[in-house]
Amino acid sequence: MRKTDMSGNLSHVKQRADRIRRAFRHNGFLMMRGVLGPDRTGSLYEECRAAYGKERTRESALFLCSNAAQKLPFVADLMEAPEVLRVVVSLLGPFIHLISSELWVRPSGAPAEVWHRDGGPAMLHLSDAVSVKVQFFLSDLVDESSGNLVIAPGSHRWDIRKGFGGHKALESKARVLTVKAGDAVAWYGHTYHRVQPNQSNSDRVSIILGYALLWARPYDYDRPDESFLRLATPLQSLLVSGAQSEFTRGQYYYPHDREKRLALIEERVGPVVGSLIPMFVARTRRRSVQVD
Ligand SMILES: O=C(O)CCC(=O)C(=O)O
Repeated sequence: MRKTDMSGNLSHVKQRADRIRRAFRHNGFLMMRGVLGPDRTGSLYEECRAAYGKERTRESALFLCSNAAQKLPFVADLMEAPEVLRVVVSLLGPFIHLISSELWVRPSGAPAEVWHRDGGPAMLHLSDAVSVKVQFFLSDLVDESSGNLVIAPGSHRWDIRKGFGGHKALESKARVLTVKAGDAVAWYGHTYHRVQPNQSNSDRVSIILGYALLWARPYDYDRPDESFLRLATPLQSLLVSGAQSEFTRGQYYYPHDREKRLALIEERVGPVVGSLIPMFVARTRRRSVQVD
């Protein structure tokens, strides 16, 4: 048996990991409080503001920088941060890649966004995890009209071929997420969601990282940028290199570099134990993850 550095009772930890996974699969999202410490949250906020300041064109326009990990070094750093990977590896396992990365600024006065599922028709009939988004909030959204994310828990399981009651059914389920800077929410892109208008006086800033099983194609890019790869760390490079230059049959299902992938992931998050990955729970402060 492999040795792990987990403390405490293994079966207790496994039970808690299972409970979190079950809750995530049931609700389609998972709140994580205080995932990023105040220093990191503050510096990410400043970096985002600087990127926004350079790019924005209209005072009240939404700002979306897509494929942000390959453009902005601080987003590239975040994609391999243990706080992020621990969650993603717990939900998807270690053979993953980054399929999207978005920096969103919804300035004061930004309009609402309507209910939708991400990914278009390709994602309509999914009911289990192929991909997961992790959204980091870098500004406080403590009242409910500050550009908050709104989720319809369980709606990722709806069989839309049977109909689901449309807007009314979604509104009856709506959960407006109030968060503090440094909180994160992991969610399936196919859980119905919308965004509140931002009627506060401050800009709402967040970063969303989308991960998927290695065999699911990226959303933001086809091949990684050469200029990004030149500066990327080994793990960053593997996380955006699902598409390799010489295709060989089955390569996304039986990655030839799987030992290296596993080693780099384990270096970040600790031992990956079979299909159960309890280290996420072992190393996360109790109560920081809400499962109810
Ligand atoms: O929370 C946001 O700013 C955008 C969320 C959203 O609608 C999406 O990622 O599809």
